[in-house]
Amino acid sequence: MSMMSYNWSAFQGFPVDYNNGTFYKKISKSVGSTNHVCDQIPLTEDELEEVLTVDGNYKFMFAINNQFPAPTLVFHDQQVVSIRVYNDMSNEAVSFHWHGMFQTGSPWMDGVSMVSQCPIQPGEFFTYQFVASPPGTHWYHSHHGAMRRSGLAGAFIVLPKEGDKREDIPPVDKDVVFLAQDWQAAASDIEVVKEMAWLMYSFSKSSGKLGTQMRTYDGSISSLTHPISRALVNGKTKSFSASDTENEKAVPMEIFNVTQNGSLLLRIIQTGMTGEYKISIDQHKLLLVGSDGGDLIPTWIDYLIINPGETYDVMVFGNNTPGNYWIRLETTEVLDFFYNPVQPNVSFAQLHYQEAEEALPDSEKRECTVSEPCVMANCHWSPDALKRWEPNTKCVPINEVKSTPKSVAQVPVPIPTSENDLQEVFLNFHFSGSDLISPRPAVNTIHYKGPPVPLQLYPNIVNDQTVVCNNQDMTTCGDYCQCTHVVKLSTSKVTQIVLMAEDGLSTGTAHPVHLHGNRYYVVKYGVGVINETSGLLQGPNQDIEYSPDYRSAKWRNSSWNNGNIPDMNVKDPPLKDTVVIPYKGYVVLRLKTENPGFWLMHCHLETHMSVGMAVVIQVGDPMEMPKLPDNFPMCSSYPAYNEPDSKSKSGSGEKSGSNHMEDDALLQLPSTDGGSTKSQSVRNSYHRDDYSIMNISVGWFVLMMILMVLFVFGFCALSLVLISRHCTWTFPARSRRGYHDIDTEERVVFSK
Ligand SMILES: [Cu+2]
Repeated sequence: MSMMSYNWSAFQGFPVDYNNGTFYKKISKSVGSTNHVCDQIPLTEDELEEVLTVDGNYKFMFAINNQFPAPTLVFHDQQVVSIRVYNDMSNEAVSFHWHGMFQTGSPWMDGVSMVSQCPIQPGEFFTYQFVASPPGTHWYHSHHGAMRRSGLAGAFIVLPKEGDKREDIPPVDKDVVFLAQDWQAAASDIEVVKEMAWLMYSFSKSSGKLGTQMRTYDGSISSLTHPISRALVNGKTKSFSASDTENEKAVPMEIFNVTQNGSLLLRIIQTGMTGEYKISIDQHKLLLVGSDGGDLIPTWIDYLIINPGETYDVMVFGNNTPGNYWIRLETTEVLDFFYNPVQPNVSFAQLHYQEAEEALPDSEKRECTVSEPCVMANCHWSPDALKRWEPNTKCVPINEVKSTPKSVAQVPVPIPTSENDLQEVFLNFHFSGSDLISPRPAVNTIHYKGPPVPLQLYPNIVNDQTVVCNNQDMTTCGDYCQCTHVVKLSTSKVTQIVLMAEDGLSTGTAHPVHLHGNRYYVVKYGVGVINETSGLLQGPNQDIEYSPDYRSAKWRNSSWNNGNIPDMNVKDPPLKDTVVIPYKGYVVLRLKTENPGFWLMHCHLETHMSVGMAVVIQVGDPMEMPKLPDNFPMCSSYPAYNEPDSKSKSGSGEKSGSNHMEDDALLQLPSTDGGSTKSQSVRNSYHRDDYSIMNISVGWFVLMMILMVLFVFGFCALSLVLISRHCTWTFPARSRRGYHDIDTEERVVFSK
């Protein structure tokens, strides 16, 4: 695979405009020595084929093999996969995660930058090689920075072995990928900045008041500082909003074809950065048959709730009058920040019967009634909250969809045989910080910070308490602890993980949490306490007792210890690798941690994960982990990790110890012998220098402020000149000019 960043300044793309049925490319033309004008030239047929229309707006983005969405990769169960990645971007490093793959025996191929491997730098190759397992609908995406939504994601399908086909579902005529994602005008990293500086970005221009966030059915926040505007299906969208521009109206939407009495398997993958969607097809029920690669007992549903990171397999049947029907992707945003009802945003794709004329649908949703209620799968709200909005819709949480008997027979639900046979951890995915100025995504109050070297390549780094921590030894840093948070689990016990989303605030967000290298059974689901009159959340679920700082938690009723939790489904729960924790609720997971390695567990909202809502699950001792292949690429020529020599950690309680390992990476000598004493002295002197820089006299400070003001004014003036010289950017477009001539076959290798 090769990646190309989309960069107007390098002429690797140009805006496209739609006018009276013709597409024009807009380019800037010099007139004389100083003036530029916008010129419009009709697109050639070749160029038109290359245009990525998306939502009709021009935007910086990334592409894999010049495609968006990225190419679908298809393998068979147990095939050895070899994928050679070439980073052809100009500045960004990258790594690729094969979302849902176990990576048994190859944890260094999991693709998490600085956990399983070093990031692939611009101009570098890296070959991923691993066994495709388990079968099912999976995907792949960048796991470095926040580039996933901007183009670096695609479907990764693992077909079952021959003779291992399912017999409990009707025959599938057509098997298609349905990539659903959000799409905002801003680049993904800008969204992260906005989310973290939410006070600055959540002022409404119209009202002048704080609070542009939206709320979902139970009043919890729907994860962005502004409404989630558009959903793409396979890189296309239609919204029919009254404010649509001509370009937005002209872009094509995705159409899925079905024949009368035929069937479609939709492999729905949520690759978005943030926000969830409620997916439905007018006048058609969906048959839910799988999720995250796990087979489910087929269940008829009307609405599917899908969050970033999740995959669902649903079947659609051509059993209605041949015609055209809307496929709807609705946000679940039903309230504004001040609890006033609002209409959710809807984006559209289309279901087309091949026997019918091609036309825009005029279909309506099926009406949900008392006698024939609609069914909403993966509903993570209290039924009492949902009924205010959808009184005739049944809320089915994920733990109530069931694995097939065959699936449970192949992977039994782990049951501990004694107290000693169970290891239980409580992980709270939340925002910590009492000041609310800047929400700090955390797990058990610890903000994840990547280690200076990849854990999987230098496994002994887990013994270094200047880098790695867990909540047992982070007791002095208040509500701002930052380090490489590692939770160690044994390979020989039954593991029970309790995920929670509680931060002590009156309002917050649900989090979809993904675990790498493993799958788990979702055996219990608990939502927060709902006010019966308003249907809104009023407090945390009472089954769990939190410590005052939300660093730790336990079952309120001690008889629930040792795995004795009432009402768990240990008979046929669903197998998942990504699950939504309801805000102020919890989820109980059961699994056998039998795959030694360092596995990231994180919120799959890029706005949360990329700034700290993550934890590494260390399965087994480094001795139990597979041996790194000889000549495995290490991190370039930066100094390797040295043995620990300090006991301090980063955090507000220990400021003098902050950023030690970053300093090491910059200052340590490449040799690893005798590094201890030397690096200690280098660090100490560095920190002294560090503080001396902060000691600026008032005179210098005033001068610096004046210079800064002059700089800002100068920059604004320059910006105005530049903006006036360029056309309005509209479509994201691709030009063959400027692309390197890369042989795709050479880069995507499918081996047996
Ligand atoms: Cu989150």
